[in-house]
Amino acid sequence: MAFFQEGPTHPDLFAVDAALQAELRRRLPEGVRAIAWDRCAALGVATAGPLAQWMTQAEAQLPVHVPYDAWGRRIDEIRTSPAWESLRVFSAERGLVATGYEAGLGEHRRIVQAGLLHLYAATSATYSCYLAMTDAAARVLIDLAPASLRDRLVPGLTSRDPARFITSGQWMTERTGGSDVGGTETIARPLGVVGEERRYTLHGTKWFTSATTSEMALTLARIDDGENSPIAGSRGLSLFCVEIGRGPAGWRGITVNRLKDKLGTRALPTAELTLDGCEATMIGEPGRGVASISGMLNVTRLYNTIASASGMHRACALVRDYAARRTAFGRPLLEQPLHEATLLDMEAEAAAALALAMECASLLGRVESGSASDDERRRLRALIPLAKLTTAKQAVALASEALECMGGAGYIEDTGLPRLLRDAQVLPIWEGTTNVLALDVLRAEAREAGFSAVLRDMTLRAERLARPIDRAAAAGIRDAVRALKDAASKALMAGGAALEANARKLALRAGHLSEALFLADTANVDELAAERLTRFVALRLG
Ligand code: MFK
Repeated sequence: MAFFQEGPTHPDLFAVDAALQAELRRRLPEGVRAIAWDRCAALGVATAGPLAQWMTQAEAQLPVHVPYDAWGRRIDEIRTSPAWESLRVFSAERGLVATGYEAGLGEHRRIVQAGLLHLYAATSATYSCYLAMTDAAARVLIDLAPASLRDRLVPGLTSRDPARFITSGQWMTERTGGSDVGGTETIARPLGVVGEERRYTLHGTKWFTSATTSEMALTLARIDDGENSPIAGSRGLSLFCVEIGRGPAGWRGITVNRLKDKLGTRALPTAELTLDGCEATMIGEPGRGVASISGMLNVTRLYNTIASASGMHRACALVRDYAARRTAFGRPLLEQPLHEATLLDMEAEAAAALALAMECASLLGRVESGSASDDERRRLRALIPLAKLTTAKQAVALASEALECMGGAGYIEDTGLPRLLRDAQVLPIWEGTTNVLALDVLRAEAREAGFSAVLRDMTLRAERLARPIDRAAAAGIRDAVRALKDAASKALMAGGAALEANARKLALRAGHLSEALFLADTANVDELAAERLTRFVALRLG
């Protein structure tokens, strides 16, 4: 009989997620843990069923831009697949955004939410980007918007009812660039004041807009009141909320120039827009746009971190599943020591990334529920960019390794496997590249001693390491913490260009060490986590 290789199947991602199960066990009190467990178990079942199908269907039927109707009217429709709509409905019903605002979960709300997102993100064809923007918009509106605007939009953004659930886009990047937003050219002209709301019209081009079919968006623009010349640079930028009105005449004051042709995340509509008179409401104070949007960046960067860990977990699960099915040189791959060791290293890396993501989620939940100390607040400020930059790099490297573990099949499009790598490649790029975020860590240090707070916490954790943590691993971590503190204090002392040139190396080192230390806390209650820690230390800190 001719030979045909069986491909990997979509596993129940919670059932095979020993790392997430250990994180939930160690981080949540009993009552909340039971809630999280039930919700994650149900979501895990969906990852092996409908979510996997919708992901595949959404990738097979990509969004299209329809600029005109049959009679020549401008309509600017962005048509997405029925599967995309199913992903939206599912995410509302499962409360993927709402859980982050569920008061009953207290300071644990972001941990429960992170657990759900860890399962959902990698099987969502990147619908998780919509959720990131939506959650971040809710955060910014709650913190900074006039009450009437907040009350109009936040209930929809955090709704579990698909009929009421709305999503938000983010329009920050212009032709002048995505990192240096101070070059923003969009102008805001005053329109008037309605109640507490300061209304403007916006005029400019947004080069890369995410989640473009959303009902609202947050964006930056420079006020031009016709009397004073607009202030240049980022200090002249203000933050605006656009409530997107669609009607028979298309989008009011918004033209869709085209959809972006991206390497990955292809089911996710991303568009280039021209704004010419679309109405917007100012959020926060004039000229405080970048500072105002930073609350949004914290949330989206946490989502990015979770998406990285999620992609790593799913890639490992597929590799393990395949390794049991694929026989070569007379034995299943899983029984071959070198292949198994490669996979165990990958799983250790994924567990370490998740441990860091969970620490950030835990801290954000504490900050948002008012239970965080000042020190925890400072630590979170630096940990978010550290986590985003470190895990995104790991996600790309691991996706590449996963494809290699599948041999030639990993390079063939219709296996669905190359998408693991194409989708991962965006993670270090959007929401702040590795270098931009490494510099953000320096900003966190200069503004509020955030990096020092991280280093202090690391030192305390390293001193506490004891059995069941492997003795050599503990010694390796302690040495690495000492070396990092030395390198950091020399670099901070040198300052200027030397400090900047070192920022990336320091940040990646601090990111890996943080992962090891948070995984060590999990290892105290979980044997497998202890084994993974030993491997991770040998891999990254040896
Ligand atoms: C799966 C889910 C993933 C979601 C994906 C979504 C896809 C989205 C596609 C995109 O990628 S959209 C583009 C995303 N763009 C960015 O993330 C911007 C990256 N660039 C930066 O982060 C730069 O560091 C920054 C624009 C912030 C630098 O601008 P400036 O004008 O040089 O900022 P400056 O002067 O240092 O800071 C201005 C204020 O903001 C300061 O406060 P003060 O005015 O009170 O001094 C800063 O302290 C504050 N700030 C800046 N970054 C902050 C922050 N505060 C808290 N946290 C931060 N991270």
